[in-house]
Formats: sequence, structure tokens, C-alpha cells
Amino acid sequence: MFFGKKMVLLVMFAGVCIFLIVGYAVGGMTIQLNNGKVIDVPVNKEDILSITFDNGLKSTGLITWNFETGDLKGWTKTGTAFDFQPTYGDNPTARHRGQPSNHQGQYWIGGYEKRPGPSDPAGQTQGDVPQGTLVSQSFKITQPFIDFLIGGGCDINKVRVELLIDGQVVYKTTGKCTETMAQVSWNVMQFVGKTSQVRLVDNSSGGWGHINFDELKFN
Ligand SMILES: [Ca+2]
Ligand SMILES: [Ca+2]
Repeated sequence: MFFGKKMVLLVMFAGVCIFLIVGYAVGGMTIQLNNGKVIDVPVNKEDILSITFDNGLKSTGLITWNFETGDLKGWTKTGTAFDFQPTYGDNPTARHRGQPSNHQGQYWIGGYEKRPGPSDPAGQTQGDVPQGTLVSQSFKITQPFIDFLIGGGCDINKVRVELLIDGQVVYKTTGKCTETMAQVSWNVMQFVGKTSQVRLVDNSSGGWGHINFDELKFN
């Protein structure tokens, strides 16, 4: 009987040791809460595809969907069309375009604009000549709708925003040949659980050869 208890203790001790060793080997991340608590999660950054909150406000924590980070965190550029993005403030109004951007917050993608930050002169532009793409990291769709603001050119063959599922384009939307962005909503109910990307395309150097974009939300 005594031997049996000892064995149980020994097995328990061994189990704790294995748990600690495995935990150390896996690595992990630390989440700091604003109430002072700290939560350790044994998951490596490179293994995370997306982080989903119950309220759906941030389906991924690693991609800037509203550009309020002031950079292109979670996005990859090709070409030069998105070199000076995101754009700060209502630059079209600063250059007296008569078409306010209708951006949310302070930063947005304004393909024609060249004002990366508040210390840069307002009203500068890079124009329509640069071409390129801007593609988001992969994320998993968890909500039935993707809403966003879009403006800029209106030739869908040249400038557009695309939704990719497993690398294939399933939605594409262009602007209305005005700098003023308006909301578009994609019904993605059939793609819930699928791996997805958003891609901005600028294949034009001519008039209205740019795309504006901001405030993507999962609803
Ligand atoms: Ca914004
Ligand atoms: Ca262009």
C-alpha cells in the first residue's frame, strides 16, 4: 500500500517534470492585460494564423486593417504603387481636390497621395504612374461579412480590391472614380473557416490609376 502511494507520487512528479520540459521547449507568448494580469500561452508567433476575439472586432491581431499603426503591418508590397502608404490625413482636401477622402482615424491607403506622416508636407502626391499590389497575410474568416471603405479609380480590370480564398480570387471591387471612399460589404458566409487574403491591385499608370482603401471590418 505504502509502495503504491510512493509510485503515484513518483508518476505525478515525473508528469510535472515532463510538462515543464515540454512547455520550455515549445516556447510561447505572454499576454499582458490592462488589469495587471499576465497570461503565458505556449504558442510560438510563427505558428499563429490569426487571433479571434468573441466580439469579432479584430479577427486577426497581426494585420493592420485600419492602418492606424501608421505602417503596413501584416501586408506585403510588390511594385511601387504602395511605397508611400499609408497616407496621413485628408490629403485630397489639402490639395483642394474637392473630394474629401472620408477615411477613418488618421491613416488610410490613398494610392495617389504621398503624405506618409504628419511631419510630411500636406498635399503632396505620387500620382497615377506607379503600379503594384498590396496583399495581406493569410487569415481565417470567422464572420459572415467583410466591410471596408474603397475609393479611387473605377476600371475593375486595372484597379481593385480582391478577396482571395486559398489563393483564388472570389470577390473583386473597384472604386467610383472619386477620391471619396464609400463602404462596400462582401457576404463571405460561405467562406467561414476558410483561409483568406485581401489584395489591392493597381495595374494602371493612366488617369484614375489608383485605389483608396481603409477600415476593413469583420461583422
Ligand atoms: Ca484608418
Ligand atoms: Ca497606378
